[in-house]
Amino acid sequence: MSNKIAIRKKINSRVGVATILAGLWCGATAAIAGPFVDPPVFVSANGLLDLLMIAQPAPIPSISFTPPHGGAVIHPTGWFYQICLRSTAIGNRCPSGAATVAAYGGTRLALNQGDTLKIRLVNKLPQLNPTKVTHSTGPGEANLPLNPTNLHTHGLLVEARAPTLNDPTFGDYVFVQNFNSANGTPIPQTTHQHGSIKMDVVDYRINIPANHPSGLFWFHPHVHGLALNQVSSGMAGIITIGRVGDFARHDADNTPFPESNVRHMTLKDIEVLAAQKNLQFVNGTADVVDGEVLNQEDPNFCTQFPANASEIREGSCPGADNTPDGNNYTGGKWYFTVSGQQFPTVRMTNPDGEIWRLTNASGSLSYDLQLINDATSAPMIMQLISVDGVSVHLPQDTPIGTTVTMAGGRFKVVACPPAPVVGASLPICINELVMMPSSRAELFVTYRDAAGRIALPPSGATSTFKMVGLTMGSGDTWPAVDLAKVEFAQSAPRAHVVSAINVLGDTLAGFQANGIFSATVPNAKAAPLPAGCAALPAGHKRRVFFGLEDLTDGASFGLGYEEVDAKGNPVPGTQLPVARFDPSRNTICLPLGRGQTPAHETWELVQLSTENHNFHIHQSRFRPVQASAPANSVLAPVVNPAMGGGILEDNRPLGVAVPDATIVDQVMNNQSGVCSVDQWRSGHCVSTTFAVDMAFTDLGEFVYHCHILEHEDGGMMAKIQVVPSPF
Ligand SMILES: [Cu+2]
Repeated sequence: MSNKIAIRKKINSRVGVATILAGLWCGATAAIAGPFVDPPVFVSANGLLDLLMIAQPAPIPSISFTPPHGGAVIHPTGWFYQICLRSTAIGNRCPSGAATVAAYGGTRLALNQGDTLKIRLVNKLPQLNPTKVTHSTGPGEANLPLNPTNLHTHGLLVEARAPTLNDPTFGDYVFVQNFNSANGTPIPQTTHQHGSIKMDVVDYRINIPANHPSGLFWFHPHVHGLALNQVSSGMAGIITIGRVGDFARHDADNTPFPESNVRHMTLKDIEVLAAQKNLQFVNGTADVVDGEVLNQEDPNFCTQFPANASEIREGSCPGADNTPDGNNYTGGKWYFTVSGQQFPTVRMTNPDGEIWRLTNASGSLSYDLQLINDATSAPMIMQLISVDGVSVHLPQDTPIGTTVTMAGGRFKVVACPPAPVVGASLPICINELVMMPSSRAELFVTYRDAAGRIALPPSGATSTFKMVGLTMGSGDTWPAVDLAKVEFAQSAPRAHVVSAINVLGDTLAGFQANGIFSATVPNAKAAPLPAGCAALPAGHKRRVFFGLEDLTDGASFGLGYEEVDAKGNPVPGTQLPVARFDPSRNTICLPLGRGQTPAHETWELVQLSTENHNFHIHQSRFRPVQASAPANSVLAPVVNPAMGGGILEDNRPLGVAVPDATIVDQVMNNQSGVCSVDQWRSGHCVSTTFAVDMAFTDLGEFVYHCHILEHEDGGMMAKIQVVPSPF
């Protein structure tokens, strides 16, 4: 029995690119099916993007739910951001008309290196029915039914700055809760304070460093205990820094890949209920009405695969009857959208193909994605350009085995025909990718023949972009659903691409002298270390455990910690048991390096659970290293020294723990599918330790956590602080 199942039992269990105008938003309203339309975008001008963002309930125009027992079609009410430029706002309201956008699919904020992003966030979210707050609240979380929110800029290497007397704005700081005063007054909590209380309005000011990588990032709320409810209701959008052409070049003539052939495809899902009596939640049972959103999603809402060959799943799957172990969702529908659109058609006309920028902006859902050639039913090859917002870097002599190792379960790497152009980077070709929550991937997509070579498509060539269904170890299963149709209508011969896109990898550039992982950290001035804060001794590593606080409580998601010396032994006095998130305690505090340079550390991530988790950390980047690599080397050896920068990630899937025969019954029957640290240490529970080289480039207090938001809300999160170096 997995911890997931335990929780379930409690529940009862032109290239459609919008025209871009500086300082304005532009784009069409999301369509139902029809041609894919790129999301609306706000673009910085003169180094600034200054927005009013209102978190609010609104009907989702692109989702039309037909009640099973009759009645008018319903546009379910999601929660998503209404956005306008501050210069057009009327106080804390956005004007009606074209200057305001409210896109369920996720608005794009387009910024450049050196820009300032200012956001005034206003909370107009509705109060929650305490019965339907399916996260069982912990200490200090009594205010959650008032539905506070905040904002995190996921993946940006920016300061996690708290306000000061002289500067009342927040950086990318998650320890603040913004309450809607219309929902009542929050009661200050004496335990587990989850951050300062703000009423109605919070102002953010986020400075993008001049040496920040160009790439794809996103924003979403980060209130512990409500992250899943808010993200799965639609609260997320994307951020781009720079342009795709900054790192992606045509290999024939090294010209930048044009923005006009780039698509921003943000993946979201939402579960819509049909009326029923006594739906069961953790905190009780309640009636639901037709069209109501289940904002703490249930992975068992649909069957994993279609019930029969005639069931077509284009952008949705039908609610299923799970009465024996869960709820009966018959008549409901689970929608899977691409930038807010259900099963759009992507019509590819550019002879040199397109770049797709994918973001998993779902709450807990992991996508296993393929592009299936409709004529052959075979998965088509795509070129991986960038991962989690940083473009990949591989020299041409990198062996395929290394790219497979590096891909680490996120990408299925395949040979990339034909040989790359001399002098270009080694292309990484894939035919399948797994995107766990928060993951981003940028892909070069064009028609290819059966041998995987770029070719002119035959007339009428199409493919289907689909999630093929995924099982997370002993945890959730996610359904198979078709996401989009692709029409290859490339009639002219290609002009700029010989065999691949040449990728100028920021993973390598970032570590060079002026790169963000090497250069002096702005705004950091030498200061004495706070009590209890020290640099990790040379040769030591940090180790993080993913498990449960209480092995008999499958909902008590937590993280453990220890420091490990050069011989691999835990350092006495550093060990913290696996425990649920406690915002009053820093698990880790470290200073920047000498001269206020980025700190580099080696961490080991140890999975104790038989279900998959993923590791995400704010304000940092990491890359895989061999578990045996010397700790704390400024450039720790990568999987293969010949592979250059390789890839840098901000989230990474962990494998699963395997209990041996002597403890398997205990783990699976009594321990919610999770081993104890002692069982792991004694060798009775085996999991592959994942070692990463971490780079810390920013000051402040922030968090690391599993990005399956059900697990994050449950407590699989810990706090870390980075302070200036004393010298
Ligand atoms: Cu998890």
